Amino acid sequence: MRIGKLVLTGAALTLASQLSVGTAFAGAPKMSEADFNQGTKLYFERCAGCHGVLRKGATGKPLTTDITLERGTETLNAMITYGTEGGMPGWELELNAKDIEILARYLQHEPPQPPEKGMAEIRKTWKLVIPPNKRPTKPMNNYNLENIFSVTLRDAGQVALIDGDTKKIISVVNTGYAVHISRLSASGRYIYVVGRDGKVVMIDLWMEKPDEVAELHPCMEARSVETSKFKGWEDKYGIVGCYWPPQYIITDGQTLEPLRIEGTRGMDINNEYHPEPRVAAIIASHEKPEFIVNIKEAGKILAVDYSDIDNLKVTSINAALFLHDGGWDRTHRYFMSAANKSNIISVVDSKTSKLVKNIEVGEIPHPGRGANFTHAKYGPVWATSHLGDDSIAIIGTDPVNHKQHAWKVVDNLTGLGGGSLFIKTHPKSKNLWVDAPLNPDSETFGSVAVFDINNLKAGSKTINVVKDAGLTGGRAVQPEYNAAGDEVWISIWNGETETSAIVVYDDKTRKVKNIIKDKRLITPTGKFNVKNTQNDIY
Ligand code: DHE
Repeated sequence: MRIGKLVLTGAALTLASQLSVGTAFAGAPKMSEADFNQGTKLYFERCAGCHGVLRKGATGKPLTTDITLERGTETLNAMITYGTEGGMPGWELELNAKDIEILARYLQHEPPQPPEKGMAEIRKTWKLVIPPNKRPTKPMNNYNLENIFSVTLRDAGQVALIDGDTKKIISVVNTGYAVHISRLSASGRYIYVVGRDGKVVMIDLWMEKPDEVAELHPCMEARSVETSKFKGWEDKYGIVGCYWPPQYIITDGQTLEPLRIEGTRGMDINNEYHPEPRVAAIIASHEKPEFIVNIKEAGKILAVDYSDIDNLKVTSINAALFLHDGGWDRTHRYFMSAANKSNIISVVDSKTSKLVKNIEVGEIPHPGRGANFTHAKYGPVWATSHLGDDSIAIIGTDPVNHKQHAWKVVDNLTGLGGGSLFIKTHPKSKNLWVDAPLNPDSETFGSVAVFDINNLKAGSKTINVVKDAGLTGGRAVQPEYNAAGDEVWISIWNGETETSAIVVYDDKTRKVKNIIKDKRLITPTGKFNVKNTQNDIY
């Protein structure tokens, strides 16, 4: 996926560098070893995130040799250069003609098999920087810990810890390449950060200056990390979900020591074999000692019981293909999971570990964790925006007091346009904030829409966040509330060498309260407030 000058690379550079050169494939155009290596590198940096490491297809179409050989070099070259009707952007601005030609030939050869990572290799990557018995026994700083934000500095491979009260950067911690998300331990003390390169870093907020206490590099590509939250199991286990190799790893929650690896290869919901079903969102159950794990290409949601990890019990729930992101309903019982390319929200009851319903929504739902609020007519609802269209689907989530509306799209709002990634509100707020950072129009991708929850019919007000930040470029991405629920933080995600910012709005007045600009804020994207992330408030 590509947006203007920003490149969503998908696969980590480290993965490309570890692939061995494949042998020339019969019938495919000739390639020198140097060109093949270059093709491998380009594919894993630019294409694998959508088309899959083994090219079996995911968000992007399959690129297996039966398809690519039929298309031939010329057609593939044109598709890569100018994009496709299916929605792939053209790459002519990002790649030179020679690289595009190499890619077109490379795609007609069998993909080289990337290496696996088993326990022996994973254990070698484990670093216990500060063991639990050498860590503070109480907070050694005066920060209001629950209002700290862990901010992804995407292209710097770092997170900035920002004091939500003073809006000052407390520290910048090195993490993995193209760092992706942060999650909090149940106690709120530890932040777990995962990078696209599969490296996980654990940060202790009790240190005088919060910093890394452990790290593990269990995958070559990853997007998810989570920690055990069920009563009695707080901070006991962690879990990392890999895109490559397709597996998840249960770790010790205090040290990141890897304890158990489970591969995800196998049959999808249609009983067809998939060699590369990637682990997408993971969420910790509040109903049972379980991790709920989205297996993207398999279309299965696993409830992984961590109460006895030597005798692991996994409930495999058939949901829908292309499971991606998602979050809880307001009661924290129902997991609302986007099966993005199926245009479905799959609802799983974490109490019974069963699918409640697959709900059809708009094109490519992308909720982040979604937004929960009480609708005047339909009661408790959860909302998602979409990548593929401008709609915002509102789904009833109360099967007890609003049974007739539960698990139905009860209303559709119109946002700023397609290309939306995140939608957010807070139990104390009356506003619903929706971004559109991947919209092609610069006015739109720099803005957010705000709805009044009590008057949704009135439509949204557009706020141009880039302008408010005093910038001329960048994308407005991922609204996130502070701990009190009275401020909304929005990133301006600009190019690596350009000025980015975080704009803080007063939620009530929707007026700018602060603009955080700092040389160290390089490509800020996701922001994770400690209290809200710890307690799954959204
Ligand atoms: Fe994300 C969450 C995967 C691109 C910012 N992203 C997720 C999750 C997955 C995922 C599976 C859910 C994790 C969880 O809850 O456990 N993201 C992917 C991709 O595969 C994809 C499409 C392409 C890629 O090559 O990586 C991708 N994501 C992006 C971006 O380009 C974003 C906008 C900027 C960035 O920092 O990379 C981005 N993704 C985010 C954020 C979240 C996220 C901020 C967490 C949202 C939340 O509120 O929890």
